[in-house]
Amino acid sequence: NKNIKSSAAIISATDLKKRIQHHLNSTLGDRVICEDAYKNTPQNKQAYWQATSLALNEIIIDKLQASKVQQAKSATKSINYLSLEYLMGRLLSNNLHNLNLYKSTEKALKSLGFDLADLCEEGADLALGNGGLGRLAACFLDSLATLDYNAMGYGIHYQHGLFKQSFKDGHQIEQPDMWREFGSPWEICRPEATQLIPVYGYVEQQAQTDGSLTSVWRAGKMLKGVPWDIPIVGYNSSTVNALRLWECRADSAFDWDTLNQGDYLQAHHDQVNAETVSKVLYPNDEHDAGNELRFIQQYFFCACSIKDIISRYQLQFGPLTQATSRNFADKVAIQLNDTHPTIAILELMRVLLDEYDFSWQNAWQLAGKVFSYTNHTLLPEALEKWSVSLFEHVLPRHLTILYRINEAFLNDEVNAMWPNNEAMRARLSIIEEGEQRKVRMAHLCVITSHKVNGVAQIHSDLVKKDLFPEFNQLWPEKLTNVTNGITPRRWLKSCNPLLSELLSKHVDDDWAKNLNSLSSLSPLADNASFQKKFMAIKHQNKVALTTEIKTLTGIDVSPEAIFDVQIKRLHEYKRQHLNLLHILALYRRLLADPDLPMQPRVFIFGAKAAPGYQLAKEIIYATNKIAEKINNDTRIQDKLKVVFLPNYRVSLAEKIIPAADVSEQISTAGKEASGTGNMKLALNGAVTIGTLDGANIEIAEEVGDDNIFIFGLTVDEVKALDIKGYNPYHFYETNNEIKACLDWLDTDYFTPGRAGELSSIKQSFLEGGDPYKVLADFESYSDAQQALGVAYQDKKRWAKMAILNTALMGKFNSDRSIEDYVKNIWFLTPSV
Ligand code: 26W
Repeated sequence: NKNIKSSAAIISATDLKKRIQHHLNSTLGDRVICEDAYKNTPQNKQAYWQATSLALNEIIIDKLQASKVQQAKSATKSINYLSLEYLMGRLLSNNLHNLNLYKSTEKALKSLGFDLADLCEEGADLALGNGGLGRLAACFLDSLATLDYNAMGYGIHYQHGLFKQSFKDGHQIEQPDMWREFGSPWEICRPEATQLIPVYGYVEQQAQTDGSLTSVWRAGKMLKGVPWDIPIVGYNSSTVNALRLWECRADSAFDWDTLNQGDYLQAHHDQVNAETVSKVLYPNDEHDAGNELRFIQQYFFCACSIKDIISRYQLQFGPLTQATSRNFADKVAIQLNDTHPTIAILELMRVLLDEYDFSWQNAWQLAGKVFSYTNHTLLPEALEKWSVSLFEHVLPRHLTILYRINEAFLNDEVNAMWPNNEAMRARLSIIEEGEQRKVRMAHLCVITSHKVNGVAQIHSDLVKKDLFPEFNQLWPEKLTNVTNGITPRRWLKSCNPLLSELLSKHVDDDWAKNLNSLSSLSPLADNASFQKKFMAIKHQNKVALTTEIKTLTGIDVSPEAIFDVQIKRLHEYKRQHLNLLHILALYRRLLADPDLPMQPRVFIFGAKAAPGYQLAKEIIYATNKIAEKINNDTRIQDKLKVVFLPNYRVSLAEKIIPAADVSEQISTAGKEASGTGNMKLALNGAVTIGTLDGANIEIAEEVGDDNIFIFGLTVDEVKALDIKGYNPYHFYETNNEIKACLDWLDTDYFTPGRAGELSSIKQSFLEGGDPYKVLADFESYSDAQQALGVAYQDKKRWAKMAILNTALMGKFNSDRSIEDYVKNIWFLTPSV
């Protein structure tokens, strides 16, 4: 096993150079103009990036094969992670770091006249996700391979990932993401593992020889799932796993068949075109899209994945039968990343019943052992419900299975705990009754799974107390917590090379694997010379970001200012508009007193709004307009700058995070399940200003109250306020600053000649009822910002805080999250 591990390490710069040149000359068909003068043209850089990636992927594929052999030999249980989203970002730099080939590749490329860091910028982001949930899946894959677990990620091979964002006169414009217009060097197509997926049609009752009836599904259409594998390289480990993404194509043979049956029109009525199924990632987060194509996406990828899981199992362990079903559960775990892949439960049941002749009891028992589910949100609008009629239309057989699961659950479990209690039956049923009957996907997940977890302690507590109290009563052991984490490989080692080098000089252990070892830096937090080095690196990273800001927006900012960062999807509950309101207040104070003593500040935003989320888009517009005014107002002497960086994505986060002084984590308490950006920023030495929400609470526990700025209502206070009745007008009428800032939005001060363009934000606070309690938290936020500004001016104090934030993030290593899942939910052993 040691051999596999070191095989990558022995590849020299000379060897790498040969491999890169080979791909340039043969694979890429001699695409490069070889004269020195032409070396750094965009075309050449693309070609060299591609050749380098291809050369590396060749090495990776060797390891992938070796891992497969090792995993088969050790016969270890596998985890199959089902997720509609994977926000992988770029792969070159990370793969090089994880293989310990960064330095030698740098050398190889230097001898060819190229800078590796520069070439890494050539890669497109794999943006197959919206935000936190998709990025979490990517971090988990990194950790699983690093810890030598046998894991497969399953998802959709979207032709277009999350839209590209640009601004036109301050408005968000969406353009299609073309991440693989000319292919991707990391992908391996696996036509041999293609799956056929039936959809639509009707269920027929067929009499058996013994007189019983069986349900037979006559499908109306066949989809074809073609898998593309992306290798996932562990850090300093021997394991390379795969992320298997399904592309949907038409099964032309089948369509020809239905055509000949003469009911062509009927069969095609209302049916989606196969290629559209994997065409585009739905850009909504925390909002249920509710349409047929999204539903078919979910089903398509679940069905492909379940079939693939079973066929991989059978290849290794022999036929799956009722007699061997216990072995299946010993060898296979399936994790549902939110409810998006819920249909996998019904599909496994269907396959076991209809294709493997399982009894109901056996199939149901097996499903319970295999599945577990992660909840990522409490927001009611994000809890998925699909209409029964859609189910009936698209998946008639699955619906009958769902009904039977529900019946057994209500009659056995619910009735035992709450006998003859109709109200309780209605509350817990998988079916929500009403004008439109709906399937509550989360209920199916909770009822089936052996474990259900939230993603931070407070969130998991609320899942038990508020979201699923009855389920928690029924099965007190089922609901549990696994606090999220982030991979220190991407979010420190690769994105912040200067800090990484400093840390490695002062920490004995390999901190990129054992992040807890950074706590040995704590005594240095007071050390003047270490403080100087640490802050010099922060400054250098800020200088680099300054250049990036200039390139992307044309705005000049000074690295001497506080870099205050809020980067995340745009959502009211995340309260970018609280940040904005405070910016308006600062601006107003500066106009009233231009000599106001204050450390200059740059407020940096990065956020995409879901294209259909009107208010979110208006917050972006308002921020851009307010930024324009403030950045060009000479009266305030550059004390305040506002920057909205376009097209926020993983690769941009990697540039912003190392340069951040302040991390804005200001969601309404109880709304942000965990947050993971909070962990990334703190790990890179940013100090958090935040509410007692999600993982902020655990971050505060780790770094201590002196090294974080906590403000605002607590979860209990928010609840109490809701019970008492929240009146935002109270704050508008009693706080002059709030009133002045909100009224400002009604004028044409920020949008000359077009008064009222920013009024919708004010309206959401007043007539709209301020659902996320922005006005209630404003004063406390403003005070915390004030205290933070004072703290920054004490250089030693700030340096100490920043260092301790980096030193004390060990808990948030995604390796720790994975070990939690392994011990409490998946029960895996490493295959090496
Ligand atoms: C149905 C549409 C839809 C799509 C995506 C609903 C909900 C989602 C996700 C749950 C949104 C998401 O990314 N949630 C975030 O998950 C992170 C990882 O656990 C958490 O850190 C964030 O707090 C949570 O908002």
